[in-house]
Amino acid sequence: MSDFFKKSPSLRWSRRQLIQLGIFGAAGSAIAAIAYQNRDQPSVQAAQIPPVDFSQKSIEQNGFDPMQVLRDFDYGDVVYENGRKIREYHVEANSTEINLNAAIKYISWNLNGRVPGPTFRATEGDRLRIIFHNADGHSHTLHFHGTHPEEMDGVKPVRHGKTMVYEFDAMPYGVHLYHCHVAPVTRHIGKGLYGMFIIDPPEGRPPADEMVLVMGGYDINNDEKNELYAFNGIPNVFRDRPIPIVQNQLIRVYVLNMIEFDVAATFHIHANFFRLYRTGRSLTPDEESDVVTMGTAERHIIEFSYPFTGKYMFHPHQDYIAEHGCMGFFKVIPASEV
Ligand SMILES: [Cu+2]
Repeated sequence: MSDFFKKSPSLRWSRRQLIQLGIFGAAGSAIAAIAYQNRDQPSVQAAQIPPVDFSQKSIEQNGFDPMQVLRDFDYGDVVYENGRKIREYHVEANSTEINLNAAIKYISWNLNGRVPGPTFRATEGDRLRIIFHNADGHSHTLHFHGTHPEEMDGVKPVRHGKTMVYEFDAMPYGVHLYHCHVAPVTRHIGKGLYGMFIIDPPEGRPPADEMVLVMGGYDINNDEKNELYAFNGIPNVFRDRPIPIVQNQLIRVYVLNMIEFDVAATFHIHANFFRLYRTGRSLTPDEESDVVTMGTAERHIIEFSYPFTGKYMFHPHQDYIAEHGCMGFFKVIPASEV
């Protein structure tokens, strides 16, 4: 790990966060409510993650935990220059081997040691400074969706060992993305160089248990088809470790499709309907459904709450994609138990 990597506070998990994930001493604790405090967000109730041995092993070997990625928002470091507030984010590209399952190891190209990369978050109008260091052997870039000048568009390759600073104003509000834009982009994205970029509206959104689900595909054998798929980087992780949510609690999911090679994927939840905010570009829902179709790079906000307890699937309705890793469950816990 380089010094650069250590500088970013967003990369350091607090002991409290690790306890929530069941890494330290949480064994035997019942599912209980915790106040999940994002730095700039109102605290909301989220369910504690039960300890799972499988996940501890997976976390150690892969260096990141999809359950952590789920509710981890990087607001950057706030600095002031000439009285102007700037949010500064540190991001480093590198290669690491990850276990996609018990049998398959895969060399990912990633940002800050995780796939997807950090979920950058800001409020519309904030000045953003993204300090991108390329520690990987290949050239990469960070290309942000959103509105910005040409020189900040992130299409000029940044070579190994070089640093590029992208600076622009956060606009417009919504749920966006960023990714490497070096050709072949299918390969650079497929190997893991992408992430979510949330710009909150100035007036904010109502308090909710907020989470990020990014769909990705893995072309293991370079045949320009995906053999495995995943939510938040690791195939089937939420199938084997259902996401705990609280009955009747407002859930807000930021969902992004970063699957290359497949034309589109849907996002579908079982036994419920969601309100859909297309590209997160409004404060009132565009429609209500239980399935939404997304081409590559499309992303939306969906909101829902589960009136009944139990375990409910979520997955793309392209069943090949679902059955090859893009499968998860919400575990709805009675409000009386939290
Ligand atoms: Cu790249």
